[in-house]
Amino acid sequence: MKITEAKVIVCCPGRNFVTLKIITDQGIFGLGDATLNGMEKSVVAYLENYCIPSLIGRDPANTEDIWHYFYRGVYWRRGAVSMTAVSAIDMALWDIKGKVLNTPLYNLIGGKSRDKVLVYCHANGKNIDDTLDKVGTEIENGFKAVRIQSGIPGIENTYGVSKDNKPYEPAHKGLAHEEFWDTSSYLNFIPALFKKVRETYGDNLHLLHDVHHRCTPIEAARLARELEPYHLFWLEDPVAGELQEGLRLIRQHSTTPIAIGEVFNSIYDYSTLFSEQLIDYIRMPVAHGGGITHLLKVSAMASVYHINTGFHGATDLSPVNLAAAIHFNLAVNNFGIQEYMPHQEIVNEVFKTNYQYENGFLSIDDSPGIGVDIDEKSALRFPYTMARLPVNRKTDGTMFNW
Ligand code: EZ4
Ligand code: CO
Repeated sequence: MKITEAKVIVCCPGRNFVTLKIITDQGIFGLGDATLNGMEKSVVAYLENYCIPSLIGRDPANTEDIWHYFYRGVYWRRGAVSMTAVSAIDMALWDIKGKVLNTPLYNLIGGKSRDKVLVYCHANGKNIDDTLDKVGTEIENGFKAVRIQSGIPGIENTYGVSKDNKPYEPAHKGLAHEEFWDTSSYLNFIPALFKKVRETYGDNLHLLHDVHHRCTPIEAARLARELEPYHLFWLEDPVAGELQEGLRLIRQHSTTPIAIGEVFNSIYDYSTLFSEQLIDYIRMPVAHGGGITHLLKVSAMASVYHINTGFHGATDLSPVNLAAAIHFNLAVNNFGIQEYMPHQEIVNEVFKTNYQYENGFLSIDDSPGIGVDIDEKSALRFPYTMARLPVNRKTDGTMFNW
C-alpha cells in the first residue's frame, strides 16, 4: 500500500479546525487533527510545503519509521508547530492502519483496559454565586469531575471565563486581545471559592482547577498548600513548565496533585518531572504530543513513575483528536481522566463522530481506525476566520513574564 495524496482541510464551524487527510492507492484514507489554536496557518504551511511532498509514495503501515523521519529527519525538530504536524500525520496513519486491519484503534494499542472513559467538564462563572450555579448544572448533567474557574474581583477579564455565557473560547477573533492580570487578587480569591464549592456540594465530586501558568513556583506552592483542605483532583499548569526544576518547590510544600503540559510537545519536556516524580498527570493531547506513536512512549514512561494521563481536550481540538484520545484512554493502564467540553452543534455539520457522552463518561463505538469522518463539501461552507489567544500584562502594563 502507498500514500498517493494528502491534503489539509481548514474550516471554521464556529471556530477554526485544521484536518490532515492522507489517501492511499487502495482508496482507504486516514484523518489527523492538526489544529493549533491561534497558529493554524503555520501548521498548514508546514504540512503543505514540507511534510506532504515527503509523504507521497511511502507505505502508511510504517508508523514508527515515518514518525522518526519527520521528528529526527528534519534537523530543526520539536516546537508546537512542527509537532502538531507530526502528530496529525501519525494520527492519520494509525487511522489507516485500523481501517486496513478492520479494527478500532484501541485494539492496536492494547485493547480495552476499561469500557468507558472518566471525563471532566468545565464550570466557568462570572463570580462565586454564578460559578456555584454552573457546578450544580454540571452535577445534574451527570459529571463526576468538574474544572472550576471564576471571574476574580479586581481582574477585568479572566482567561476563558465569558462575560455573556457564550460557549467556552479563550481565543478572540482578529488580533490578540491584551488583558490584565493581578496574581495577588487571584491568590486571595481561589481558596475561598473552593471552600464554598465543598460546603455546597460535599466531598464526592472531583474538583479541578487550571492556573494557566500564571504563578511563580513559590506563589504556586502557596496556592497548592492553601487548596489542600478541598482535596483537588488536580491543580493544572501552576507554573510555566519550561523550568522543570521549578516544580520541585511546589512538591516540597504541598500534597495537591499537579497536572502539567498542555503546551508541551515531546517526552523531553517531561523527563525531570517524571524521574523526580514532580507531577501526577500528563496533559499533552494526541494532536500536539507527537500522536499515538509518541504518546505511547510518554505514557509508558509516566507509568513507571506512577504518573497518569489527563489529556487536554478543549473545544479547540477537533473531534478527530477527541476520538483518538478516547481510544488511547481506553487502552493504556495508567489512564487518569480526560478533559471534555462538547463541541458546538454546528461542528457536527462537518465532522461525523463515533463517541457518546453518558453520565460522566465517554465511550466510543467499534468502527475501524479512529472512526471520525469529515464532510469536505460542508467544510467549504465555513472558511477560516482569524482568531488569537489573548496576551497578558500586569496591572502596571508590564508584559506578564511566565
Ligand atoms: O488554554 O484550549 O485546560 N485547558 C486549557 C484551555 C487552553 C486552550 C488553549 O487553546 O487550559 O483553556
Ligand atoms: Co489548561
